[in-house]
Parts: sequence; C-alpha cells; structure tokens
Amino acid sequence: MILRTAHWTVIPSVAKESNSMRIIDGKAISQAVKDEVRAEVAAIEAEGKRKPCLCVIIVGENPASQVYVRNKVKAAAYTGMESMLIELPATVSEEELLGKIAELNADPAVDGILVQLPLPKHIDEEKVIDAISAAKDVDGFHPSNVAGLWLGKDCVVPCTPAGVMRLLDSTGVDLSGKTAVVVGRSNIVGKPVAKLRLDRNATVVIAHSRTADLASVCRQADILVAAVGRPGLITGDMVKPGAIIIDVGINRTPEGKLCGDVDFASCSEVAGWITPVPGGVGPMTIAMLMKNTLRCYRSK
Ligand code: L34
Repeated sequence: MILRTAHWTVIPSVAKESNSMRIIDGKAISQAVKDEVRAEVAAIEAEGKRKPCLCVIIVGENPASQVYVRNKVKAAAYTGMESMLIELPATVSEEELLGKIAELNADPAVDGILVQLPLPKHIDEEKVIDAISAAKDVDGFHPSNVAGLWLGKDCVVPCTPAGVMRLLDSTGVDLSGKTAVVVGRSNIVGKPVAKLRLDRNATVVIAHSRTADLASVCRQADILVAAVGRPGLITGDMVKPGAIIIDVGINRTPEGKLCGDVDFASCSEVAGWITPVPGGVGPMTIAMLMKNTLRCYRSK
C-alpha cells in the first residue's frame, strides 16, 4: 500500500534499505513558483505599470506540442501576465515565420518570445532560434544566452534545466562534492543541466547513447537525471541506494499513457527521492517559463 501525503510518499512495508523514499512533487512546487510570479505581477500592476507579455508560437498540429503550449498560455493567465498565442499552419514558410519573429522582436509590448519545438522539417530550427532577440529569448536557447550560461554570466537559463534545479533544491540536499550524472546530451537539457550542477560544485558526468556500461555509470550517481526519451531506460539495478532521480523523459506508450525514461516501480524502491511522470519536470518547465518571462520584462 502506498500512503500519499501532500509532498511525499512513504512505502511503509517494503523490505528495502530505503523505507522513506520521497516523491518530489513537481506539481506542488510548480504551483509555488507560479504563485511567486503571480505576486510579482500583481505588484507590477499595483504600481500602474504595463504587465509582462509572453508570446508563444506553435507551428503545425503536433498534439503533444498543442498540450504544452496550451499549458503555457494557461499558466501565463494564472500569473496575471498578458499572453499571445500565434498558431501557424504546418505549411508556413521559414521566411514567413522569421518575418513574424522580426515583428515581435520590434514590438515593445512583447517581453518574451517562444517558438515551440519541434518545427516541421522544412524549417531550420537553428535559424529560428538565432532570429529571436536574445533579450526576449525566454527559452534561453539563443547562442548569446547559451554562451552566457557557460561563461557564468547572469542570463536566462533554459526552462527545463532551471526546473530540474528547483526540484533538486526542494530536497535540501547540498550538491557540493556529489556525483551528478545526466543521461542525455541535448542542448536543451543534458548540457545545461550538467553546467548548472557544475556551478553547485557537483562532479558531473554526461552519459549518452555511446556510453560504455551505462548501468555502472548511473550507479555512481548521487543525483541522476534522465533526459533521453527512452521509456523505462533507467531501472532499479542502475540506481545507487538513496540517490535523487529526476526524470525529464516524456514518452507516450502505444496506449497513449505518459511515461518517463525511468522505470518508476523498480527505481522508487532504491532511490531516496524521485520525480513522477506526469507531475514532475513537465509542470516545472512551464513554471520556470513564467519566471523567465518576468526576468526578460524586468531587464528591458
Ligand atoms: N521552444 N520547445 C520550446 N521550449 C520548451 O520548453 C519546450 N518543451 C519541450 C518540448 N518543446 C519545447 C516543453 O515545453 C518539452 N516541454 C514540455 C512542457 C510541458 C510539459 C511537458 C513537456 C507538461 O506539461 N507535462 C505534463 C503532462 C502534460 C500532458 O498531459 O501531456 C507533466 O505532468 O509532465
């Protein structure tokens, strides 16, 4: 039997070393982040100032992207920000999309611009990311923000990695000197997550599809982040007892059910802390987007 409380879950009678495994509740933590932003937006409004405005562009009709984008617009409304959703057909030309971005870059009423990825094949994602003004790049994907992150400058941090850090912080565990492994080397998650944990003095390892003996690398991890998009890749035998596991994977089973890269059933018996999917990193990505929009608004 699993007893659920607001922030953690105890498996009382599992005869394993860890009988106090805790679930990191991304939903509750993302709510707290959104409430912080909401209070700040209310204060801005009370001063009679213009409210922050986020503009989200979606191209085509990828059902998962539609869900995420809808959640972003809903979160913006919750915080009291203005938002704009621009829906473009999958057939839109690259030129047209770049034209739209140029228009938004020049619009003083727009503080943040996000183009939901992935984009249709005929559009060059790199060109699109480069076209967004770095000052309005709420995703933190623009080369000057990426450079800023790696040089240790104060700049926009990509939403998902920022969310991962906030989830780690919620455990109260000091990362200094710990071994932090991330499985996955994408520009959006793996690489920035490694840098952010390096900044906390963790010993970082980036594992990937060519890593030899992934299981033994993962077993070294005091903190394990999985971000590869392979359902159930991380199993309990790959986890160090007591480790913190953050599951960034969002996969859909053939039946349409959401699942992460982490096999929750086996890993939760070994881990000290673990995030669920759904209700883990996903909602944090959206909450940190609200923070980033506020940041871009303030640094104008
Ligand atoms: N430009 N493209 C850009 N920025 C991003 O930050 C993203 N990402 C990723 C995909 N493309 C992007 C997102 O928004 C992934 N992502 C994202 C955002 C939210 C959620 C998942 C992925 C989310 O809300 N997940 C919910 C479940 C939602 C559902 O029912 O499908 C969760 O609880 O995990």
